[in-house]
Amino acid sequence: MIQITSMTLREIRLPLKEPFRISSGMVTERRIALLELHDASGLVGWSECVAGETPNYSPETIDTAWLAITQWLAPRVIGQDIESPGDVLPLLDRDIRGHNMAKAAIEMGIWGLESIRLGIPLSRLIGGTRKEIEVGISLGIQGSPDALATRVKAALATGYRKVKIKIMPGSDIDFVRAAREAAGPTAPLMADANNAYTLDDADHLTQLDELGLMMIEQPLAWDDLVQHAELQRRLQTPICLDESITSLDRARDMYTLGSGRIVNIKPGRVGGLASSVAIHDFCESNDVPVWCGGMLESGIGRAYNVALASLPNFVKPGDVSPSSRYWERDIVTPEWTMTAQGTMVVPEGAGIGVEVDLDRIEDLTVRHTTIS
Ligand code: OSB
Ligand code: MG
Repeated sequence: MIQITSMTLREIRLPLKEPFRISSGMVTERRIALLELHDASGLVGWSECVAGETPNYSPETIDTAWLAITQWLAPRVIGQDIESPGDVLPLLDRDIRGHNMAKAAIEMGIWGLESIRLGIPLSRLIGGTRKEIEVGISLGIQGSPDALATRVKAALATGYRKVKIKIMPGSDIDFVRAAREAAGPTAPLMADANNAYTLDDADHLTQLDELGLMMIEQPLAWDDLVQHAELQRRLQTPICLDESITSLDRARDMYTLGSGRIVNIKPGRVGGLASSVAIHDFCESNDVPVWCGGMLESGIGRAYNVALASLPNFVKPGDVSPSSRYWERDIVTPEWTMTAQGTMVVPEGAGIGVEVDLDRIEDLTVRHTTIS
């Protein structure tokens, strides 16, 4: 049983080492909301809200999440007797539509607290079985096919087990072809369009079928399932859905309609870990592979992704790269690192498995509020 007595919400600013460009926008500095949860027995847990600065990925932003957490979500949880972290999303979902990333920040923080309370690793608490997870990298849109090819080769030489190439009209077929030629015929490459196309582009996109991609992620509208099913019928390359899968129900619909053959699970997008595990389980029983996506998380959000990716049906490398891919210095110790074999070790200790660097967080904080 957990009873939350107060939550402190902070915003930190963390500059990326290099700008990250996708079809719908560019980020140079992350504005990250962190949640510090206190329970009645004196335990402290930390979590991260993955919402971006602008609503170009989902309708949420850090500012809408700030409002949702402080006005509606935190007050609903504080003081309640919570039997199990699995009860949190149903509690937050009742008569509050959407705001999955805001809900997930609270829900995940309670999973983190529960793993501390029980003295077991978060990964084991949620059913994880792997000791190491496979690591991929997501490369933003580059200036030219040659520049991309250089980055792809370097990433593979570093050991990454999957390279995801962001694409958009004007930076697609030629870019992916250059990457394929530089990386060789069997290199694990994929593309992510972040909704940059429509069904009118179906013939154009079939050119990707010759380039041996593991999958193409979310080519069509952010909330679509029906048109993706039509496109999948015309493409040999498997479609992987990201933005469109916001719940277990949407994953079921994807399967029923044939909108895609692979799912990218991001706990923030689906309302937290319980929903992520439910989608994982549904996909596992229907032979749909899943992998863990990323939202340029700090070391705190990354801890939850690593734990999730340790579940058995996470059979493709995740966008869960080491801290040094994103930041000069992370906000946790130790930082997240990648082995020479392109894996990340799942922590064995109780809780999220890394220490939060409170001094550094206080230095980076631009606003904070406590709800109790
Ligand atoms: O579509 O997967 C995406 C980052 C921000 C918004 C959307 C996406 C991404 C990434 C980053 O691809 C993956 C990472 O965290 O390394
Ligand atoms: Mg994506």
